Amino acid sequence: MKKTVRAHTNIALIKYWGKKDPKLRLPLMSSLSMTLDKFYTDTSIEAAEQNSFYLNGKKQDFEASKRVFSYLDMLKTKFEIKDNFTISSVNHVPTSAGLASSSSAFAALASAFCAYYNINVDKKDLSRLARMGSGSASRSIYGGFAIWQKGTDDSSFAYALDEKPNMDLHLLAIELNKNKKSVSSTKGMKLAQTSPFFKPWIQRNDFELQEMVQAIKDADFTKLGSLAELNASEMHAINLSAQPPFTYFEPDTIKAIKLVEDLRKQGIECYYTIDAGPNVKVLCQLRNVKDIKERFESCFNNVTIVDASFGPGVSYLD
Ligand code: 2P0
Repeated sequence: MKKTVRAHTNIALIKYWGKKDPKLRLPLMSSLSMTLDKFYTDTSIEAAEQNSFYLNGKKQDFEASKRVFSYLDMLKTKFEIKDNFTISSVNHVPTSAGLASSSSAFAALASAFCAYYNINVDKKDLSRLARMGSGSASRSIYGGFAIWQKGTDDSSFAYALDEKPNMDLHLLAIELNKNKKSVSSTKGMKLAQTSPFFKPWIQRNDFELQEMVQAIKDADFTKLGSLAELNASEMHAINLSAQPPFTYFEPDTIKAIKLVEDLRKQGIECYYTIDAGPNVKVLCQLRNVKDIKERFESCFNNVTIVDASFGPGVSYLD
């Protein structure tokens, strides 16, 4: 008897970039995200003699499995379970899309574990458990727009702002660079705290979150896009001004930013957001998807672009 759960990835429009407690993954700020339809992880769990972890059908070595099993150890202790497991995850996150999959991975794993043992948890509890695997996973429990409230202690969890938004919003995931990121999110978030702009970043969080909530309530694409772009720029400015400084940007990242700015000047409204890597996501509305894709394809060689929109929360497959 195994259990399989599907969880979708999410992209933060107001970003989580700073930990108050790295072990519990408590954030220093609240964040807000959009769950994506095109990218998800299916994870199965089954009790077994020994622990093993399969990713996309391939058995992973100790090094590649240890984050999964140390997370399961935490859940086992919490729920007084002694089993070992076979975990099998399939990422439907095209490696070509340049998107991280830890948000969908840990949302699926936490949900599969609780389903397997019939642990009576509501979505808030699930979000809290997913958070301990990867911060952004707390938001992937929900579809549409989700908010992860920073909370004051281990009560930090995400909730749904609007699971079925009636808003014309597309995210074009533009793959510019396939290289693995050089600075992990954990390390990046720690270094970021040495920037003189870190304090203002935290201080602005409440205001930016409220503004984003209002933009969503008003279905105001211009406000949502410009604020998402500003928030992402702030996060990357902090990295550039950390001691020592670092950046996820590559030359093509800057080229893509310039292209988004040019498109806007030409009346094609779009905005960028960038996470802990060099790839760029473009926020736009349906009527401009085709033109934006064509412009990126003509400016970059062999670029892969995935057109995504709102995805659902976790679902139980068997
Ligand atoms: C976010 N990122 O809000 C931010 C924006 C990247 C940039 O959450 O260390 O894998 O597992 O808690 O969630 C990526 O970091 O970090 C991330 P951990 P996570 O989506």
